[in-house]
Amino acid sequence: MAEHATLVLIKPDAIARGLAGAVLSRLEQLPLKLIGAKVTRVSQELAEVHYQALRDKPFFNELIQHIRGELHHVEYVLALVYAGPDAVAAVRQVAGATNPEAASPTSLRGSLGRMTTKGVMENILHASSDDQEARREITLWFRPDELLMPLYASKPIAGQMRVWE
Ligand code: DAT
Ligand code: MG
Repeated sequence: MAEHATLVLIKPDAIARGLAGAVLSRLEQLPLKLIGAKVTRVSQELAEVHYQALRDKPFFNELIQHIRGELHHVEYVLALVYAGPDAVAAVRQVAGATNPEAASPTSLRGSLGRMTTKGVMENILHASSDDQEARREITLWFRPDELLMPLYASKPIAGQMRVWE
């Protein structure tokens, strides 16, 4: 597909600290289009598939608990899809390095994120790492009809409903 897109998740640590608006404001300044957005609970299955590449890491279970909101008593994340030129790289730059302590102080993670005393990486947001991951993640979190733009091939199932091919 010609259009580049990326998935952003505003994580439970950001929701708990009232930082969702700050994240959205910053992302709004990028020359990208918001083409999908929802508030959603994160099931165990969704969390595990989303982070499947990290399943062998020692912090995997904590990571799953974090994205599910169990560490912050938050029931949801905000899931967003941004489309436009170099969407993945543009959002990763604004997000900053994974570890908030190492992230540029001008980035979202560097300015708003933190490492807790328990060692939990509260890094505010998820941002897809490359185009292939973006496609995998967007089609995992969103149905075709939930996006304003037909990013990837889909097929009709019943009535107006479509599924990814
Ligand atoms: P990113 O979110 O920058 O793409 P990643 O994909 O390597 O980073 O890891 C996914 C998440 O896992 C990350 O946002 C926070 C957590 N994480 C990564 N490395 C970690 C570590 N060494 N200790 C604890 N949590 C970690
Ligand atoms: Mg990643």
